[in-house]
Amino acid sequence: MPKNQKSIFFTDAKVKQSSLVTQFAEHLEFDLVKDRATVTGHDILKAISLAIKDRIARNWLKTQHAYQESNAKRVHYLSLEFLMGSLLGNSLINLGLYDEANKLLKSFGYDLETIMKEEPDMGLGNGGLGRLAACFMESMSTLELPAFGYGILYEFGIFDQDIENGYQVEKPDHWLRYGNPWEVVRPEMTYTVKFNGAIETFYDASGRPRYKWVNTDDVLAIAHDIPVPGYQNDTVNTLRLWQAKATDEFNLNYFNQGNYLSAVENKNLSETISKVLYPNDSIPQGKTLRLRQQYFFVSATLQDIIYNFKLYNTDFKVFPEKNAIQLNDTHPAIAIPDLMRILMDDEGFEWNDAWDITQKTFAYTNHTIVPEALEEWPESLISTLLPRHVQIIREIDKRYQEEIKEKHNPPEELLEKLSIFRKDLNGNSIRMANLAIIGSHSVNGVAELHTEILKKHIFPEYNSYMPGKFNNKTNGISVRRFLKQANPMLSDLITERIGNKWIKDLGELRKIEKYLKDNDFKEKWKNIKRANKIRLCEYICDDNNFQLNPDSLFDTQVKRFHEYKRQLLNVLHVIHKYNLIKENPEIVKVPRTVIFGGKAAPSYIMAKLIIKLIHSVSETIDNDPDVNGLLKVIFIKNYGVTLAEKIIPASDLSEQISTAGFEASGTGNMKFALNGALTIGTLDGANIEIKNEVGDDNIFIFGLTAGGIMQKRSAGYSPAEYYESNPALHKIVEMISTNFFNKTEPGIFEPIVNELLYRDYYFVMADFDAYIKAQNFAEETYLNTDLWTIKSILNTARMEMFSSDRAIHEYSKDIWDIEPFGK
Ligand code: F58
Repeated sequence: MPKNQKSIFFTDAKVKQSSLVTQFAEHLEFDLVKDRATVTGHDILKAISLAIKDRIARNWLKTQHAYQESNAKRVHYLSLEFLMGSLLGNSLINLGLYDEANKLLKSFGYDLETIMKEEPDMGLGNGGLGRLAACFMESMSTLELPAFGYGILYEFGIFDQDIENGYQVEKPDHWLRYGNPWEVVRPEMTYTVKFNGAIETFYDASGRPRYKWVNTDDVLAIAHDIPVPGYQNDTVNTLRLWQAKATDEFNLNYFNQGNYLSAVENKNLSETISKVLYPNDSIPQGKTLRLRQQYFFVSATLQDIIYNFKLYNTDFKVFPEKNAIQLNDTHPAIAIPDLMRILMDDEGFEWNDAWDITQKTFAYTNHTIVPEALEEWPESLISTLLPRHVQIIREIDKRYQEEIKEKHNPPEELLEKLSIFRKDLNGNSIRMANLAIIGSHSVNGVAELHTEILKKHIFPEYNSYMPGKFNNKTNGISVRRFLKQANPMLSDLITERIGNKWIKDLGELRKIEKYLKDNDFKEKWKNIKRANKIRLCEYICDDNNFQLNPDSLFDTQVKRFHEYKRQLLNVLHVIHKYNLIKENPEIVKVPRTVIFGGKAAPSYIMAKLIIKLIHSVSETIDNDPDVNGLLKVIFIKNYGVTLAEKIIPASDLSEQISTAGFEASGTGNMKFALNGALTIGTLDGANIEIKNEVGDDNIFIFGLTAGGIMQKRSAGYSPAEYYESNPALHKIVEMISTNFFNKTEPGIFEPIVNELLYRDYYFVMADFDAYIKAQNFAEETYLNTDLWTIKSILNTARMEMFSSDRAIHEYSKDIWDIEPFGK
């Protein structure tokens, strides 16, 4: 720009930014074209969101500009899921604008909390894995790391869950119905993604065979950027989500034949790629559209990374010094052969150099140990869709097999196990985890136990052949969202006593331990929990027709429905409690509200049946006057991030009762403990680390260990023995099987009864007795209000290790080798 010319850019000149109120009013009038007569709550939400985005914009530009100019190393977090939740609340907190926005809306006669209810959750994920990605994005900005998130802009996120006659019913989540004020669409950042076609071989000047991918079906990927502001710093990172669009050529053939409708149909086919998030079915394999989604976002992302790299670099050898790529599970693992393809076919590298760059760039996080959940694709499918990638995967496999044969000479079965290809009568499958392990320099689990299981039981040979590659990074959660934002009353109390450093440095929370004898502090702590229960009720009771007793113990299990998470065990305890009340109400000293929430994958019949059972039990209890307020069961439908922010601060007891060895880590467990709930849980996932941090006296641990489960299984487990020998358990199973809870739909719970008696894969029967004892002990402890409050404070105080800041710090130091920007 010529020197004396006036700049139109805020970032260049001292152009004054308008006040929040002006920006808000301008968006209402000029973007939304609304006045007093026509404005709706949703317009207010949109206008305030746009005004806040305006505030973010300058730092966003500056951050991105600084990354470019400095040519600093970046990390790219590739994830098919980002469960971001609502964006307004977190932006207001991180920008320190909550009070200003609150006042502003009040002056116009609106209530910020009520307006925030209008914001649909950005539900582009299923559960823990997607929410982890969102917490990590927030921490990466707060820690000022040059980080980029990449994923898909699904038109429909995780389905909305409705309940009809106690059954889950799925409805589409049209979260973009009113548009998304947070996104910036960048049509100029559009890449072409290729599918199908064929491979042509030719020889270059040096006589080397080279490959060209031709006659492809192409789809466009358009960038939609979401700002991710750090907590009260000037860093704003980008979450770039790709939307699929048909290319202009999509219709040429059909148009030439005068077939307009087929042309448009074809266009629709391309655009279905970013239509819908896959709900996490028990068997996600084999779905062509899912593989298309994976390659679509991987290809666009790698093109984008390389475009940015080339702006400031010429030598590809330094690519890993400038770029780290973290694969969030195996879902983006096709990036490994794709980078090889780009390096060899487009950039002319020889195999060894390309492989060296690739391995140094990628790192893989595993989130599951259930072998059947490890992703596999039929080779035939990949061959059709991505013919060049299959060639490359074959070569990766061949070379790896040669290498281990030479170094270790293992038996043939082992070679087969370590191969990327699994031979099958119906054709080969490609094991994405094997590809990800071989192609990455780091493989991490997400809790200590999980990493140990990966190393010892799932991938022991890889672990011994690749010393140092496997490592642990225990998960963490965003303190800003899950304490500061979700629990404002508790946050204020903490800040009032120890200052606000804990928001960025969770270790500071230990300082509240000095108030364990301070009655005023403890009284306030207790009252806040009660107030949060009332707040929860205000949020959900009207919509659901519930009534809740804030003086009862809130006992909560909210998470996806899966048999291994054992909501069924919780239900058995509820029925047990009900039976006790019927026998002798005097025995039950503490009124309890048992809260369930969570979605079941649409095709997961058993999980859906357990949801139905919860409703049936709940109804029976509600209709029995003998219960007299001592027990209440509620199912909060459509559980998601925003509901979590209301439910967790209101809970006393956190149910983390998975079969030991099955929950990789869990992150809900951390959110509850941070908000002062006590955990009742098994020695599984991060529960073990929570126990180590909070101390054995401040958690209720029960049940078989992971080793105990393995032993029992191999010794031949017989669940019926427990049924025969435990009269209380016998009675409960009998009640379910004789339609006590479902008089109008006899027989519906038979599959549950059969599972419990004849298979019980998840050891519900074996852990029942220990669970009941732990529950009784929890109840006794709760009766001593002071003791419970002390334990609650200690849980919050000792959560340092579960901050996603800590987790991200470890990733950046041990895996990515990147520094906070400017440090
Ligand atoms: C979860 N995985 C783990 N997968 O179950 C949980 O223990 C862990 O805390 C969390 O990851 C974060 O590490 C998970 O959420 C999925 O939702 C997959 C989505 C795609 C299909 C297969 C399941």
